[in-house]
Amino acid sequence: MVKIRLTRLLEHCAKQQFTSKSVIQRRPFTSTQFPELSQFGDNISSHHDLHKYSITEPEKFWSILARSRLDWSQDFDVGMSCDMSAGQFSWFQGGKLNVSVNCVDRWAALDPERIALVWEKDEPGDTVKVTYAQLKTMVAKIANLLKQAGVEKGDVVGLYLPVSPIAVATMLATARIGAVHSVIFAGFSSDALATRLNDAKAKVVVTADEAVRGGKRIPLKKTVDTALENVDSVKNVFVMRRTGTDVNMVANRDTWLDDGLSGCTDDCAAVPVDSEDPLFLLYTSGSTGKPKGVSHSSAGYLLYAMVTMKHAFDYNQGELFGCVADIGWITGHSYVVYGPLGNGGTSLLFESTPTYPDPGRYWETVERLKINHFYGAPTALRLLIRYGDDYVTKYDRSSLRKLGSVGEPINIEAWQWFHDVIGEKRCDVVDTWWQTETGGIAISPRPSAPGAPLAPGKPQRPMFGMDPVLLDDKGKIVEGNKVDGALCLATPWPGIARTLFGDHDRFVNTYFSVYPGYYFTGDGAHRDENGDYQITGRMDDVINVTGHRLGTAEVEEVLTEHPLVAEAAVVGFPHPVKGEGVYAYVILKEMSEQVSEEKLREELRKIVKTKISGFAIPEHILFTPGLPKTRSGKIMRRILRKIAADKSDELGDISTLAEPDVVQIIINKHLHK
Ligand code: 7RM
Repeated sequence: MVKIRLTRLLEHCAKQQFTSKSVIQRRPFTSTQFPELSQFGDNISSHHDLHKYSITEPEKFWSILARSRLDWSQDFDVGMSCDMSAGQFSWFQGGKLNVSVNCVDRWAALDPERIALVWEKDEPGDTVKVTYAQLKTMVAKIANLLKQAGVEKGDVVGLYLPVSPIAVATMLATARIGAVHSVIFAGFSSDALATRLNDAKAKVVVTADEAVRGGKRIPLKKTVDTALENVDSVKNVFVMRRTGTDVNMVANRDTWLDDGLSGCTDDCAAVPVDSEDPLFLLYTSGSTGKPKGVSHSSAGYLLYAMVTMKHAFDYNQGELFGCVADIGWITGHSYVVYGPLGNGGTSLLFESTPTYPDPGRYWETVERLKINHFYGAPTALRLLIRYGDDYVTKYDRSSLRKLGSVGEPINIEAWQWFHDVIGEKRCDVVDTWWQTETGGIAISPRPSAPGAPLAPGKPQRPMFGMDPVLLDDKGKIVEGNKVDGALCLATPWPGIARTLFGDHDRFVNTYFSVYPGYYFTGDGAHRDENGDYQITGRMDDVINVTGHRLGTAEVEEVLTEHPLVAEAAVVGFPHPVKGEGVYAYVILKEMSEQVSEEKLREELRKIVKTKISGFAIPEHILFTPGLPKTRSGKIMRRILRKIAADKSDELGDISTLAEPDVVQIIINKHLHK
């Protein structure tokens, strides 16, 4: 059983100062946001109060929400039974429910014509709206088709699909029959796809003829064909028509989805599953090469996605929630599909890219569809900043109410641009820190509740049920403020991953053995003078220069403050005297005036010296047109470290990069520096 510790961290929120000049409209915190929690007493007046209940009485807190916000076929007996050291988590034991009923049927019954999904296709203005009644039909038909193909409770269905209503309906259809989905991002190579399908022993794959992104066609079916040459478990492939192109169809294995569905009825009984039955697997990279199949539960995951979506963004039914993440990532699972639909909301499905047909795409879409919440990644913002403000200001953004950031630290320049230019200083920016493994947002300001003045560049405050602690090298808790440490979470929450598919030992070793009794996030964090959390980067990105610990993100932050710098990535490299030296890869803004590289280097060194310290000054500053990034936008620092260490012959597999070509350019520049 878990030990519940009283939090010491949250006494400071009321004292914080919001640095922006803007005046932000805030809704008063009323008990109506959490009507079901009135039984905790009527003295809950702030995020802090509510949060305290959630971590001192997690079982009670989450059980109340589970009963009021989810529809159950059978009530549960035990709210929570968890053992952090063993990596064993059980929430709402004895209960039975169906996730598709919670995400679709109950809203279709209440309000069949309500829009569930707004599909913004790659071609601007080509929008498809799907009501809850229509979604219910799609889910039932696909569920029947999967049953016909022999999919049973617990079987894994692989999805390799564009962001589309069919993809969402297929995820929910697997849930309807108690099967498990594994969405594989439709930009992964055939090798990456095969590895994931094999590991999960997927029985069926649902794909499309082609995907369309940024005006380019991507041959999904062809990639599936190549992948399946090395996969034995897959017996059936269903192919959605996206472009209508001709593709190879293998007899007795492949079926056009349309043809298959035409023989299926729109009535499919939902299978009640146990709270702890898996809803999905999602593969994510770890520190070793083998991807980890992160496994999430049905009831706990859904509840956590719903509650965090509603309360981090202050979402209300009727608003259009615009999370532009791909469904191939956890952000797409929790904040395109399960959070919005579980709450009976309306969710945007964004199939395109930030720069197609031009860098105004997001804001043109905001104007046309009247998007109320925009949730995206800092990397896209930094890209768009380079094209200037005109692409933003020519569109009406008055529908926007909240802006969300996810996936990596948001540097202050990007935060400020998001807040001042995109949001016209009117919308709160919600920096959300979380992971595939946490299932939903873990640290994030909740600007809709009092006592949460925003601090740019920091996710700030723990969400409900989250008890962050910082630990030092010896595993001791670091108390007080203005301190750094390994970011761990001390209290279990319903959305935590339950295992790594087929490898519970790896689950325990990765997350629960490093600091026994805690979930270790792999990230480092700083707790500032106000008690706010700031993520300093992955622990493996911490470098040691002349005995000083230095977060590479800190240096990046300072470098991007220079008006000509668009993006920076910093790594350590072996240094004979200092231990490690600082190596900075810098992308300059497109519209930069002509300044000599040497002069710029001098200015950048000076900024680092004044903003951090002499020891943090980069030894090398390499100007590059791009950085090696994964398709979800994360910089692969591993590659940059190898190049900086003169080991570019040891780069390993770079096939999962969005633009592998940039690597050779960087190597050449490094050799001639
Ligand atoms: C949601 C997601 C998780 C890792 C995490 C961090 C980094 C994510 C932020 C962030 C600073 C943020 N899941 N990260 N969000 N760092 N501020 N707001 O991205 O599993 O793909 O990645 O991403 O390092 O550990 S993920």
